[in-house]
Amino acid sequence: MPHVGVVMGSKSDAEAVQPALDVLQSLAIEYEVSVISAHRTPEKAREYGKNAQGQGIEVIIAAAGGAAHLPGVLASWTVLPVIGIPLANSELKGVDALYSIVQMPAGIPVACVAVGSTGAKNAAYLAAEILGLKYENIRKNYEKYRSELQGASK
Ligand code: RP5
Repeated sequence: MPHVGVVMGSKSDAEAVQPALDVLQSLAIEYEVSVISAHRTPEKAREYGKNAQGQGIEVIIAAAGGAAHLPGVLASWTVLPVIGIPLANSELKGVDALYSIVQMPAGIPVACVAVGSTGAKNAAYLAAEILGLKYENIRKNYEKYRSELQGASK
């Protein structure tokens, strides 16, 4: 059963989101992927947010570009942690998405990571940290990754 629900606002986001999927896979974290637009398919967004917890999802990663309301909309329908990835596929190069996701009004939190592929990777690592509180195998995989970083030089 997938622990992480990865949602992107458009099929055109797939390439930018791929690093998140690669990291989840490298840590043996089960995930599912959905394409849901908060403005083109708002009913689908509502259903996803309302049903995610019942489906066994424990963390949602939501990626979107432009006005990027998807993470906030999903967060409004669930009490699961939502991690938003701002994508840089608009004329404003992701500054629009970054501001939209990071500036959630008080009361409904969305964790905002960096724009683009860096954020996609960190969204998956943050999901690992959250899930690692409950699942020993995920915590161990994540700790192994962190200890390997200490030996790495750039
Ligand atoms: C957002 O609008 C999506 O997340 C995507 O980043 C952006 C553009 O989507 P398309 O018009 O390419 O489908 O909702």
